[in-house]
Amino acid sequence: PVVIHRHAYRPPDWLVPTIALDFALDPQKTRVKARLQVKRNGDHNRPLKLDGNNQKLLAFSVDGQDAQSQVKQEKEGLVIALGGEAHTIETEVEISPESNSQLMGLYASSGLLCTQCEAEGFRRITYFPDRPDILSRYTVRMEADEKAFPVLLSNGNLTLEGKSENGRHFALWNDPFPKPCYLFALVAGNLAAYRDEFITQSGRKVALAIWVRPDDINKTHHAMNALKMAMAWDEKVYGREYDLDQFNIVAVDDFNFGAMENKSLNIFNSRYILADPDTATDADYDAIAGVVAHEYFHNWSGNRVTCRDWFQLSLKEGFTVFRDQSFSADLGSPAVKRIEDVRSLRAAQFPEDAGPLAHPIQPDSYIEISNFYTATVYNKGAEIIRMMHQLLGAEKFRKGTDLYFERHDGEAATCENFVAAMEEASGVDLTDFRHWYHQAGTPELKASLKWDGATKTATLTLSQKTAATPSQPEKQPVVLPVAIALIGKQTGKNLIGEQLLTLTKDSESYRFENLAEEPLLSINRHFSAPVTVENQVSPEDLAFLSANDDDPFARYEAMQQLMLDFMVARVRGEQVDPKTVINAVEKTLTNKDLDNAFIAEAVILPSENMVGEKLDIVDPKRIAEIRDDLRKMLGQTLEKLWQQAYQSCERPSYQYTPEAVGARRLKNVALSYLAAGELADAPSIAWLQFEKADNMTDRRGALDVLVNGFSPEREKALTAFYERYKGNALVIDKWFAVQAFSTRPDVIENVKKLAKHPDFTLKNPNRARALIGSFAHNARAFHDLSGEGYRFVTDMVIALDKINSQTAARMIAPFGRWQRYGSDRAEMMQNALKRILSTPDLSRDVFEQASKSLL
Ligand code: BAL
Ligand code: ZN
Repeated sequence: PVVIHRHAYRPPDWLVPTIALDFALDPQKTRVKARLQVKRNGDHNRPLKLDGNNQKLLAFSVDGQDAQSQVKQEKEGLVIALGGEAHTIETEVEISPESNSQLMGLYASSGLLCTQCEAEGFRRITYFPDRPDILSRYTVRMEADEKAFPVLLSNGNLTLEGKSENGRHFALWNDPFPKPCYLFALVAGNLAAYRDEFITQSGRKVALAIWVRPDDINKTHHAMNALKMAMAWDEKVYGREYDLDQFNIVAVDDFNFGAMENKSLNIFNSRYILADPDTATDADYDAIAGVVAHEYFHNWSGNRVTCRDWFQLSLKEGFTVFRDQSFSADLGSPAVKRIEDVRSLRAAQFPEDAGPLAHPIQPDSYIEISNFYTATVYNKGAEIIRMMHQLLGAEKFRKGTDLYFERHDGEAATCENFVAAMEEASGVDLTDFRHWYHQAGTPELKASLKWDGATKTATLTLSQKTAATPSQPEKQPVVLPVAIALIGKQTGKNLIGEQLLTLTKDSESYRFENLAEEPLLSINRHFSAPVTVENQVSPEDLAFLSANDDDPFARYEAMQQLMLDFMVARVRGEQVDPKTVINAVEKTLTNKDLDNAFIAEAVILPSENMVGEKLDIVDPKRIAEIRDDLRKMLGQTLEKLWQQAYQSCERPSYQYTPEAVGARRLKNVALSYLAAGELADAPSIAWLQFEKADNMTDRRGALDVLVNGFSPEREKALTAFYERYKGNALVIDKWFAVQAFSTRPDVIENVKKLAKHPDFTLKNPNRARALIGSFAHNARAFHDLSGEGYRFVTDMVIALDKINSQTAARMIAPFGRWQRYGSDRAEMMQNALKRILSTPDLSRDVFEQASKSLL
């Protein structure tokens, strides 16, 4: 397969200022006519190359003359030698949406026709130079059977609609903003709109519509609300106003991504739009608001200023994730939001950065760009923007983004353009900071605090090290903004306020004088730098910080560290006393100054994977036993407190307010500890909660607990859940996922059975991820020594690759960590990768992930 290199970028030979598309839509055979105005870019005599695959070329002309005999048809597109400076190229092709199971390009989903073009799907619709630095004005005519497809949508403004022959109708759309082809979109189908409007800061009225199946119309209010809040937030925080008179969102069931930011026609995976209390959890509500905001924010960070090439992906994704994280933090509790974001960074990005698929946020090369829509490009990318925000301060950061948007509006830009704008607007030198863009791996920050009681002086030494990653054996120090405080060991008072230290070298020392008492170190407050921290602190001091640090995130961290150190020591076979952990949890649970949402986050144990990351050789079974054991101890010892927390968090009826969400969170965490304590009545409490729940958060919370046990209530609940929600795909996804995540030893047999369930299909990415993706992240089951877990996921990846290679490739990563496991497991994991690689006609996507994982 061809490897694409970052340094090989060359400006396009030909530009395409305008394109007119004409779709005769039909699920089996759609005809697409395209008229491209092409213009030579620069002084050269290279031919025009149009990317294209999975389509039948019916006609090709240049300046109105048939040119089919002159055009060279290659495997990946067309090549035509052209003299002169400008031409009109016309093509006509035939494509089949219904047989497009890859869900890239134009495809059918539950009776709809819709598109997904990012990154390289447009070339499956028509012949075109499919690269993001070619910006074109689009006019789109679409025609379809009026009964089957009453609604016809594309980007921009609807300029004309009407009837045509044979029961068909048409619509004409015109997008005044030049855009790269990855932002093209089209939807046709039987859809109903939930409508609203937004008045922009300059007083323009924008018509908003969320298009869904008519039956789902009542599940769109939360998304609409989020959209309006996001529009107002972007005006207030970034001065960014919406630029068209319409903004449309469509929800579809079969979707590779979470959603897509096509200009003025966002297409969403329905799981990130549809919500009502009966079917969506509080976490779903949060995710919907976050994704709606994310896609909306792309209108500026992505669409008005787009990416020059796909190596700049983090330019739009890292920045936009940072923007959506800040939006959600402003909407609710910033501390809890930060905890959740860091938890997912640690769950997905840290392991990626420590394994064979590690890459910088600007990778050096790729085989298949779809493989680089990663936690690194997105979430580490967001952390890198967040660090700039800290180093510059909010005001200068805003000056930087203003300059960036002003300077590059209407352009395809680079990450370097962004950093340069930040640097120029702020006057802050970011030369060394740029290493973050090209260096992979999570830095380890070592901290040691020495106290001199005689002079009342503390000396803090910080040092950093980043381990080697594939093709990067040597690492440079990176710029680390480290927010710290010193907390009095006696009084618990913050002795110096918060200070931002900027570590730029391998190691540096800082002195703090005239301290009133011996301090404890509060480090990496609010997770100011995306690093792991190595800091030798006793369990007692961690417990003290968990109760006294004035930064809620640092408090949470102290508790996590305390729990983690305990579990790691136990896995290593050390005799350690759980008393300090238990007391710290007790103290947090009974602290009246803390809100429920924070308490719930703080008392959850670090994941099995996090324990594994601390060990030389991971033994998932042993880790699971130790973690279960600690949960059991906490459940039993603090039974009364869990009961109290549970009862105090009960509410007479469902509300969606931050207070109610926090209460449900703590209530369900308390329930899980009661169950972990193996208390006799835990299943009946869970069953009661399940039965009388008036919302999905509580129903799902009860099911999560029951599914791990052997009580008769387990089967009753699973059956009742299925019966209540059959036909509702998004909820049935939860039913599959909850079973795949079960801690029971028979989970493998059950998952294999579920893969044969009539509701299971590999064709729907949500369903495939719900069962296979969830199971592959169920460490104890996936890594079962029988090898059955590996075998099952391997079979599924191979089968899925034939249907949807992008989704299949995303399931390979857990195999890539084989070096971290004992030889028995490592060998089986390598063999699984080899078996995948020996499959005939493997996709580029899966080949790249599997071959790199084997290294
Ligand atoms: N651009 C792909 C989906 C997203 O990140 O919004
Ligand atoms: Zn995005």
